[in-house]
Amino acid sequence: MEQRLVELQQEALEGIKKATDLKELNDIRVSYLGKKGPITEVLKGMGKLSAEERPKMGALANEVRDVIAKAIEEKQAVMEEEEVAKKLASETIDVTLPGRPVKTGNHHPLTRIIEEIEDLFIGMGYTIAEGPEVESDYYNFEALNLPKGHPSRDMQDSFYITEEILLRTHTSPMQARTMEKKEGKGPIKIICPGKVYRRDNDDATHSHQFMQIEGLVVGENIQMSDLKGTLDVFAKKIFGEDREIRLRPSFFPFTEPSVEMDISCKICNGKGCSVCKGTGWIEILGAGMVHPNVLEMAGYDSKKYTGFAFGMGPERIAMLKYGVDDIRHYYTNDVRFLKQFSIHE
Ligand code: 2U9
Repeated sequence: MEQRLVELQQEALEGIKKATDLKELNDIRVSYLGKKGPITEVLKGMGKLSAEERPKMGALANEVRDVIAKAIEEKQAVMEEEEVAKKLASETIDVTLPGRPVKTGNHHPLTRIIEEIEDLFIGMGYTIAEGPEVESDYYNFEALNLPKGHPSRDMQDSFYITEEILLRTHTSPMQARTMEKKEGKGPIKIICPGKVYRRDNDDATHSHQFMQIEGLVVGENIQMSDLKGTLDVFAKKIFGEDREIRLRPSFFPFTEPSVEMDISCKICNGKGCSVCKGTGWIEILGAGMVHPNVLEMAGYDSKKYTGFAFGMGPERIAMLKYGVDDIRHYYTNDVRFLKQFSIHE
C-alpha cells in the first residue's frame, strides 16, 4: 500500500509537470484527488491493515494528497500569471499612434454672432429676456406707440392669426412686457434676441422670417450720450477697435429722438468703395431715446425715468462681419456654407 501511494504521488507530480493548460491541470485534480480517485481507493483498503499500520498509512495518504494538491496549486498560480502576462502583451496599446479625427459640427453663423453680441452686453451688465413669437396686437403695436391705423398693422406687412393675434414683427413686445412687469420701478437693462416675422418677398437681403436683437435701458438720468457710448463699445468690439461710428437722425414710432448708426467702412477705411457705395459708411442699426408715451403706457413716470433702445438684425451684422452675400444662405442649411464657420480644422 505504501508502495502504491508513493507511485501515485510520483505519477501525479509528473502529470502536473507536463500539464500545459488549466484544463489539463483540473483533469489531474479530479482524477487523483476526486472521490472516485486512486487515493480514496487505497484508503478504502485500510480496513485490512493492522491497528498499528493503519494510522501510519492514513498519515502517508494524507501527506500524498497534500503534496499533490500543493503542486497543482503552485502550477495553477504559475499558469494564471503566464496567461495574464500573455493577455497584457497581446492587448498593448500604442499610445504614440495618431488618433482618428472626430468629426465635429459647429455653431450656425447666426448663433455665433448672437452669442457674441449677448456676451458683449452681458459683460456690460445686461440680462437676456426672451418671450413669445405669437404676440398680441397690444404688445406688438399699441404699447409701442404704434396706434390703430399704423401701416405696420396692415395685413400686407404682418402675419395675422386673428384680428388681435399675430406673429411678432419685432422683439420690442418683450421690452414692453418687461417694463410692465416692473410696475414703474426701474432700472432695466435687457437684451432681447429672437425670431421675428414680416410679410416680405424673400430675396438676397429680405426674408419673411429673420432674427433681431434689441436692447433697452431704463433708469434715472439715462441720456443720449449713454446710448452713443454703448453703441461705440458695441461697434468696436464686433467690427474692430479702429471703427468709427456716426449717428444720423431718423424716425421710429417708439423712440424720440431716433437715430441710425453707421460704422466707418472697413474695406476702404472711410474713403469710399463699392461695399459702402462710395459713402465711406455702412448702416448697422437703429436706436433712440424711449418715447415718453411708451414709458407712460408701461407704467413709468416719464418725468422721472428716461431710457434708450436699439435694434439690429444679426443676419446683417453677420453678413458684414463674415462677408455673406445672400441672407438665404442662413436658412437653407447647405453644409458647404455652414462648414466655413467651423472653428475646428
Ligand atoms: C421699447 C422701446 C423702444 C427698439 C428699436 C430700432 C430702433 C430699429 C430695426 C433695425 C433693423 C430692427 O432688425 S431691424 O429690422 N430696429 O431700428 N429698434 S429703436 O426700440 C424700442 C423697443 C422697445 C419698449
